[in-house]
Amino acid sequence: MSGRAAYIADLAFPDVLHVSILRSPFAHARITAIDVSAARAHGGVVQVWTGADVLPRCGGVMARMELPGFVPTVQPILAHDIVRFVGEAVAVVVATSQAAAEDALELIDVDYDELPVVADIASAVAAEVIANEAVPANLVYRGHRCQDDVDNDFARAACVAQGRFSNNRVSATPMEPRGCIASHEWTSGQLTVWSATQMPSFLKTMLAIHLAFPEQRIEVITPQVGGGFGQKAHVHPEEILVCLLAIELGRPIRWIEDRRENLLSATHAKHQINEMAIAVDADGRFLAMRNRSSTDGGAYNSLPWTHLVESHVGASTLTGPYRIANFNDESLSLVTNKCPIGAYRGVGWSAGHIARETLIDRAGRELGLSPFEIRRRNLVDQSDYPFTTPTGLVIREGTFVQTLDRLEQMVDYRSFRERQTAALAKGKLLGLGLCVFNEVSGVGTRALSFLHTPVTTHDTATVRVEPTGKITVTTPLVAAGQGHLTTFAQVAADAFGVPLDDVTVLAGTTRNAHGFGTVASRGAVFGAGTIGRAAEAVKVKIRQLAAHLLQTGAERITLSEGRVHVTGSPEQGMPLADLAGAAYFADATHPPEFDPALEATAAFDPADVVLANGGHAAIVEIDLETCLVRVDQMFAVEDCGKMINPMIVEGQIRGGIAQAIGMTLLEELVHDGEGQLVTTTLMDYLLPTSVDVPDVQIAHLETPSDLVPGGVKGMGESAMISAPAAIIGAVNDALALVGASVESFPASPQRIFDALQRASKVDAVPAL
Ligand code: MCN
Ligand code: SMO
Repeated sequence: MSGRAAYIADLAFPDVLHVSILRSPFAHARITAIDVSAARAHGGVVQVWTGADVLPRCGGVMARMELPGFVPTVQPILAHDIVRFVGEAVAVVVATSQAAAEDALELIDVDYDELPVVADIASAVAAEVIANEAVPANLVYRGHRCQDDVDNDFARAACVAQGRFSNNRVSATPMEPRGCIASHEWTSGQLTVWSATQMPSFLKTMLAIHLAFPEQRIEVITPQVGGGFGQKAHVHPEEILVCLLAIELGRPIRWIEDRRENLLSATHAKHQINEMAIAVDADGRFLAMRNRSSTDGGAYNSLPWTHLVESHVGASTLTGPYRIANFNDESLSLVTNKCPIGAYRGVGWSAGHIARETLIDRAGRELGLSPFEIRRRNLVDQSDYPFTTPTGLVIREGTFVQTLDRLEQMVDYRSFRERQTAALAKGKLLGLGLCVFNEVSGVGTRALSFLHTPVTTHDTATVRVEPTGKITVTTPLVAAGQGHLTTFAQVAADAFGVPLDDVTVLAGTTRNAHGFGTVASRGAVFGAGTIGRAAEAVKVKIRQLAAHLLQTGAERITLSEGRVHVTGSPEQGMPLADLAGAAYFADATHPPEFDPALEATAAFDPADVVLANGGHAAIVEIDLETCLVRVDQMFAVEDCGKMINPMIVEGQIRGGIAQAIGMTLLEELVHDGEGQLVTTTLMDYLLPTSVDVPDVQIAHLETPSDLVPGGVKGMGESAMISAPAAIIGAVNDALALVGASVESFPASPQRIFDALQRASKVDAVPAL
């Protein structure tokens, strides 16, 4: 660590102009007049634009899904006529300093006529008020993944567990907020954009389309990114605005938002309500599941994920790794006068998993089965493969029962229940929660289509053996903290049998290669896939040349320990550097028709869904005095196939668990009835800190994928898919001791207090 990392805010350009964006103070209003004359006259101001200036240059960000009945929306780059959420961009000032831009912003005078506001899911469904007139009845999409008849199952069930789970709206809150710099060279016609994005190639193509600009003259450069977590996996209107200004003014334009803007107007996430029920027979076997979920999607569809990223995508894996024969679901994606909903680690899966696992525990309690036993009776196992879930996911492999067994040992279940009883006598509520999950990882074309997100994707990578035998890899995958430079170098080093230091990975510019982005836990799968395939293609030539020089067959050549040699006899061969030198400089050594380019570009897109799996367990304690929940212990079992780098995998697990603690216990973007965001600072929006996160015990299982070179599966989102459910399960296990439960999140002290007020078994605890 040298401390020399350069983020957007660190990039220095001579002649750069700074941008400040005026944002709507109202959730829904008509703009009747804007006066920018005082701002234009302010010292240092170079340009002021409103929606009327931008509209002829770009009609807005259009997001759609090619699904029948889907209602697309267009989010203007700067609002014109109407604003639809608090924080929507209304005007922009460009000035020679950030201070001048911000001062001038205060001089802009906007007249608004307030309109009625759709502030929550209930009023969106009622549709007496319309949040965005492009969307009739406030409904972007009504999805049904499964329409099985479940009435009979519910009628004959020995136990029906049901609930209505309200998830909180949260923000991915990357440490570095959104930002970009655009520079347009009028001499060359080149547009260069430095953006803290997770999807550089996608951004390049979208800029070409939205700016009507020649794509071959656009380069997107991604410097260090201070966390993305899905929030930077979108094309944000501000990025288009900054490019338009750079083209117009011929000077580099820099935009970096502050924390308040980030909380107001970067995408929000996870805001859905799940009304779920599970029918269980007397033996504890699941018969059917029913779910109706509604997403509070905000005023516009985000590009590219749209409102469907929440409950609609969530529905696709809602039955998880359980043998549930019949499933009936409906998901409503609704517009409201709020900031658009977007991707955030674990996307639509987090909320549904909380509901499902809480209900499984509830059924277990009713039937007298331990949380491990009821899951064990229902998990898909070896003998079921291939198992097709009601939503059409084919489970070919996985270690669900092993995961559960492992968690049971790690938790030491028997002794936990003893501790729980002893604690109760002292007035303390301890609880244990579990979740076992599937992760649709390494998302490519097949997985996107399974998730009803009809987009096709592939990535490419280039591998070159340099004349001195060193290796250069170029990849389109950028890291926001996932450590790709290390793991991708490992992939190439292993492929060529050379030390890690001999490999350099070039990432961070769209000049390198094409790819969809670092999203949907696809880095490991696409990195291993593209680099693995490109390396194989180069190795074919290396083997061909070596076989010629060593007078043997190409199939008998091995690369290991920096040498190219006859398999089984390392001394019969040469250093890779010598072979590379021969390829580049010694034409006379080449076999006939030899192509000496020790370089290959390969594409990869897995032939099917790459399904990873695992589970989490949480032990929490509720303090009856303060109603605070403390997470005492966390356990994770991860099966992401072959691990490239266990330390990085464990880092991903720990980071995701920290976010899960934030999502379930602390974080909430609170809006008032007028759609005003109340939590606009990190004093109000509570992020977890190190004192909230316990040490995490981690175990690994490794079921290699035969769909991906190297057998890897992805895992970057796993902890945010499943740990929230384990934590809420633990809170509800503790509350069950006194006959209480929470179904609204986060499980804040107020909500715990309210739950305890409603408790039916108060005499169970001396302190209550
Ligand atoms: N890995 C491995 N062996 C495996 C699987 C993964 O060594 N079998 C390594 C990979 O090589 C990579 C890391 O673990 O270095 C994560 O890999 P993967 O699961 O493929 O996820 P991605 O690289 O695609 O990262 C995206 C994922 C997502 S979608 C979100 S959201 C998220 C996450 O990563 N955002 C993050 N983790 C994050 N971590 C940080 N620090 N910052 C973010 O913004
Ligand atoms: S939410 Mo991750 O960028 O798929």
